[in-house]
Amino acid sequence: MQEVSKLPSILVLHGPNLNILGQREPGIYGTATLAEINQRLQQEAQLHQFTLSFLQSNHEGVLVDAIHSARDQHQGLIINAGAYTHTSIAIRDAIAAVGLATVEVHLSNIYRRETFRHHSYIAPVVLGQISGFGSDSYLLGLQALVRYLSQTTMQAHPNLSSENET
Ligand code: CA2
Repeated sequence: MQEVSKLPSILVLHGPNLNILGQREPGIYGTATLAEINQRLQQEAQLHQFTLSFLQSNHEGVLVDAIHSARDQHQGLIINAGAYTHTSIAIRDAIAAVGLATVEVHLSNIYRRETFRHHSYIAPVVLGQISGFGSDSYLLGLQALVRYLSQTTMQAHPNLSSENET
């Protein structure tokens, strides 16, 4: 039986306090709301024929559960773990355990800020990190992940349809 072709899928995870983006501290985090960022990502994903899912949570365990579930539903993960970036071994372990292609993003340049933000527990278990470009960090992260998945996963799973199908 022929398999039904489906679009490759990426989960975008937003961590604590990102739900209030655009309402406070625009000097650090910009004026875009999370809904606006998600909408921009959705438009970009459509251009590349990828499907996106979004989740924001202020709770570490919810983020860990979402990463576990992503294993069977998505080919890639974009994560801004917020302050958990600097504290959460649980989120790091979850990313390492599922083995999904993951890009870490940050609105602000975490290395230009307080020293406690200079260390990321997540960075060693992801493909790469984009930090400091405001909401463009998410867009750049998506573009990098789409390129990576198009070159790797699509060859391993040809039943996933993508723009560079021949
Ligand atoms: O720069 C980033 O994207 C961060 O992940 C944002 C986190 C921060 O703890 C990280 O060190 C870097 C903060 C999330 C947003 O917090 C807000 C606080 C006030 C107003 C709006 C957002």
